[in-house]
Amino acid sequence: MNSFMMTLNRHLVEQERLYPQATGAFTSLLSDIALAAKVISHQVNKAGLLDILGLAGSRNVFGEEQQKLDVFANEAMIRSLRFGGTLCAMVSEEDEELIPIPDEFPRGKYVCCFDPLDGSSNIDVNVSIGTIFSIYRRITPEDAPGKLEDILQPGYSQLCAGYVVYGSSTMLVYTTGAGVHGFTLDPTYGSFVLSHPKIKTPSKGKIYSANESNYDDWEPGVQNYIRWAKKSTSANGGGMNSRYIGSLVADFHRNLLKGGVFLYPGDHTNPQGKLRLLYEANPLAFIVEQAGGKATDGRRRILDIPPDNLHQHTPLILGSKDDVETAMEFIQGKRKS
Ligand code: P6P
Repeated sequence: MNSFMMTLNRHLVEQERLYPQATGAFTSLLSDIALAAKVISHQVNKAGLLDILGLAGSRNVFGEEQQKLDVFANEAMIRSLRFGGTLCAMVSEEDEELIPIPDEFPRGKYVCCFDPLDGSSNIDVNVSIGTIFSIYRRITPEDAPGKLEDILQPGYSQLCAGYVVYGSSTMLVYTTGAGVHGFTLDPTYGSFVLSHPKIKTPSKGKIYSANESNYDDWEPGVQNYIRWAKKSTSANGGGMNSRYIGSLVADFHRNLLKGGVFLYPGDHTNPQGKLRLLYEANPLAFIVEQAGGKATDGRRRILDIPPDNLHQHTPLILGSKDDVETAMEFIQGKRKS
């Protein structure tokens, strides 16, 4: 593949040629997601200049105040994906129920789950935020609207997963199960250009990422792991550095490229943790596994967890394979120091 000016669209078309039976619907769907990402990126980069900051007054399904950019990003995703004739249903972190495709629009054979703007509490302090998406093939008959069964599929059934990080530059990172590829938005042409082909995460890193203010509420195995990780190697510890932005996509992206482990475990108050399975844990787990890493809830592989509701939470420990396996040994009580 000649990598000169390898745009996302060209990359998708060249990937599509590998599948003779491909209809182009999948390429069209990912192009629609890329369009929404450009629209959101433009708005996020102007956030400080518009009165778009501050709360929109409405609340999302978790009772959290919705920032105006949250609402904007959600609308951008829904509007960009609704007309393309590629989906039969959608799920968004911002909508309690499944989002159907209106009868007047053509329906397709895919479903898409997304978090339109994760890390929104960081919007008005100019910290990187992101969009996360996950695509499945529907499993119910194609002549009817999409159903819950089409959405509540285990993560290992994903056809595609990706995220967009709105940071010092806007990057779209995705996998279809044939490696992980990163594209940087060139605002000159408005194109995503291949900048990080075939991303592989280091098998071991020097970074752990966790919100240690929750330490006292964590189970002993997690406490033991964090205590070990920060202890110097001369004291038989992990000698790791703490890096935590508090924006999942930003923390994940840094660790994917540099190596390390991100932990958002459950605690006594929220045993299933804060992060959601369908549109946060599953897509990032697919990506990190494709990059050679690992993703678990501390005991099970994330991609094997059977979903039973749209906004189900899960503890999430993911990143470099060796680091995640070490964390699992502590969490499962196989190791105490
Ligand atoms: P805490 C942002 O609100 C988010 O959903 C993720 O982006 C981030 O990883 C996590 O919550 C941060 O949560 O409890 O550390 O503030």
